[in-house]
Amino acid sequence: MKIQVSQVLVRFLEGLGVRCIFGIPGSHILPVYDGLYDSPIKSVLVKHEQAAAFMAGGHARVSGGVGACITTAGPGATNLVTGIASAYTDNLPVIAITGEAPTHIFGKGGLQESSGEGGSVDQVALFAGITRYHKLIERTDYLGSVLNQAATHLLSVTPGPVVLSIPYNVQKELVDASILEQIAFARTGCEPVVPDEYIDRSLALIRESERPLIIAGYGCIRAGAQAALASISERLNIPVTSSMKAKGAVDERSALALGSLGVTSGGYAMRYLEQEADLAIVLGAGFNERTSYVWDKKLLAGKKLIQVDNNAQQLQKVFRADLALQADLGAYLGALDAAIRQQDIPARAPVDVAGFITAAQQEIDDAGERIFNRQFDHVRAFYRWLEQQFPEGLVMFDDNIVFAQNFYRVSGRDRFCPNTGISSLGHAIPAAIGAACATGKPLFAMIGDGGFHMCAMEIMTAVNYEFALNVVLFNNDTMGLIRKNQHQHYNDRFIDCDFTNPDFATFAQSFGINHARIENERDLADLAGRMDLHNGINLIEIIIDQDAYPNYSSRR
Ligand SMILES: Cc1ncc(C[n+]2csc(CCOP(=O)(O)OP(=O)(O)O)c2C)c(N)n1
Ligand SMILES: [Mg+2]
Repeated sequence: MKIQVSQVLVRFLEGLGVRCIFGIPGSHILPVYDGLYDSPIKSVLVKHEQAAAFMAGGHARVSGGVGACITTAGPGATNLVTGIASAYTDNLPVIAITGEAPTHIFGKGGLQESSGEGGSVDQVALFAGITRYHKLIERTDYLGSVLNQAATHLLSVTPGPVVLSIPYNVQKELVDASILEQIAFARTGCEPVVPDEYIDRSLALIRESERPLIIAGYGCIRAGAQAALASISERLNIPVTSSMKAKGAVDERSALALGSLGVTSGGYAMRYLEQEADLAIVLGAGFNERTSYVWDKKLLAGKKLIQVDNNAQQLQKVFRADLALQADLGAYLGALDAAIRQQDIPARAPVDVAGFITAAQQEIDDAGERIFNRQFDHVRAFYRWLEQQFPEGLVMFDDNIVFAQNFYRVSGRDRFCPNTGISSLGHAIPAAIGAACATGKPLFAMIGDGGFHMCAMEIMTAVNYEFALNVVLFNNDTMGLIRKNQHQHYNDRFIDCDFTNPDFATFAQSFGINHARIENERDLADLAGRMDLHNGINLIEIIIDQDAYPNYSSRR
C-alpha cells in the first residue's frame, strides 16, 4: 500500500512509542502535521522551538522513552539548537523532525531554505556537533534505512538526539508502507549478563574494606536499579551518596543516605569519602567538575575504587580504578545483590550516618564554610515544607540546583531532574511541561528570575493544555550567580546582573493562574490551603535579598 512519506514519519514516531510531540508548525512541515491529525500522538503547540526541545527532553527523562519535537524549516530548526544540545549532553533520546524547502529550489534562495546550497543556512552542519544522528532526507530510496538508523540511536542504551529534516516535496511523495517493516523498534532482545568473575572481584574488594561508600550516579536511575542498590546498601551497611543528577537513587531520607556529592552540596558526603571511606564503589557516575570537587585528588587518595558504567568512555576517565567494568547497572547490581544473599556476605560494621552528618555540620559551621546564612532560612523552610507536603513523591525540574542540593532530601518515590545538559537557563519550566505528558505525579519547576524571563511564556502552554504545574520562582531581582561572582572575584563591580522584575502577582493573574509570595517562614503556614498543588497551575514566588550570596566559589 502506498502512503505519503509524512505518514511514514508519523507511524515511525508511533512505533518509537512517542505519545506527545511538542512544536510549532510552518508551511514547510504541514504535511507531517496533517499526518498527526489522525494519530493518537498528542501534539502540543508551544511558544518557542527551544522550549519544544526542552519539553521533549523532559518527557524523555521522566517517561524513560523517546521525546519528540517538530518544527518548520529555517528559524524553526535553528531555534531548536540549545534544546537539542542539552539533550545531547544529557544523553537523552530526543527526536526532532524539521521541515525543509523543496529540493527543486535548493540553492536558489528559497524562503527559509536551510539546505546549505547557494549560501543558505546549512542545517546538516549546524546539527552535526549536537546530534547522534542527523539526516537531510533528500530521497525516498534510503528512507527505511535512515529511519532504522535513527531508531538505533534513540533506542540505544546510551541514546542521544536525532534530527531528521525532510524537504516539503519529499514529505508529499508516495512510498510503500512496507518501508516501516525495515525498522527494528524492539531492541531489548538479550538480557545483559555480568560475568561471575566481576561479581567475585567486587565482593572480594567489599570484604577487604572496612568502610565502603557507594557513589551512585544517574546510570543507576536510568537502569531502574534503585531497589537492588537499596538492598545492597542496607544488607551490608554501606552508606550511599550520589551525584547531583542521581539524588534519590536511594531515598535521601533513609538512614544510610549521606546526601549528594559536589561543590554546591552540604559537604557531608565529601567529608565521609575523604575521612572515612576506604573503598569507593562508583556506579554510573561521570565524576564531572562539580561532583568531583574539580577533580580533587585528595578525594580518592589511598582508597580502593570499583567503577561500573554502561559507557566505556566514562571508565577511568578521571580516576584509576581497581576494578573497572562496562556493564548495565541493572544487571550488575541485580547480580551483586543476588550473590550477597546467596553467599551470606557479612554486613560491615554499622555506620551512624546521622551522627556523622551532625558532627560534619558542626565542623562546617566552625570553619565558617556553611553555604547558606540566615538570609536563606525561609528557602530552607520552603523545601522542608515541600518534603512534608509530598511524602508520596513529586517530580522536580530544577534550574537552581544549589538550594535543592542543600535543602531537599529526594525520597525514593520522587524524581529529581536538575538542569544538567549544557546548563542552559530557561529549562525547568518547559522541561516540566514536557514531563506533564508522561506522569500524573505533581510537577515542580524551580527557577531563578533570570531564567524565568527566558521561558515564562511557556506557562501559557500549560494553561492552554490544562497541564498541572507548580512553578517556584526565586526572585532576587538579579542574575544571582553572576552577582555573586562579581562580588567574590570582581570587587563588587556589578555589571549586567541586576534588573527590574514585572509584578508577578499581576503576571499570574493575566495568565489566569494562582500566585503566592513567600517572604518569610510565616508565609508558608497557609500556602497549601491557598492553591491546589496537585491539579492547579501555580506560581510560587520566593523573595530573596539581592545581596544574599551562597558561600561557595565556582572559581570563575
Ligand atoms: C542560556 C544561558 N545564558 C547564560 C547563562 C549564564 N548564567 C548562569 S547562572 C546565570 C544567572 C541566573 O540568574 P537567575 O536565573 O535569576 O538565578 P539566580 O542565580 O539569581 O538564583 C547566568 C546568566 C546560562 N547558564 N544559560
Ligand atoms: Mg535571580
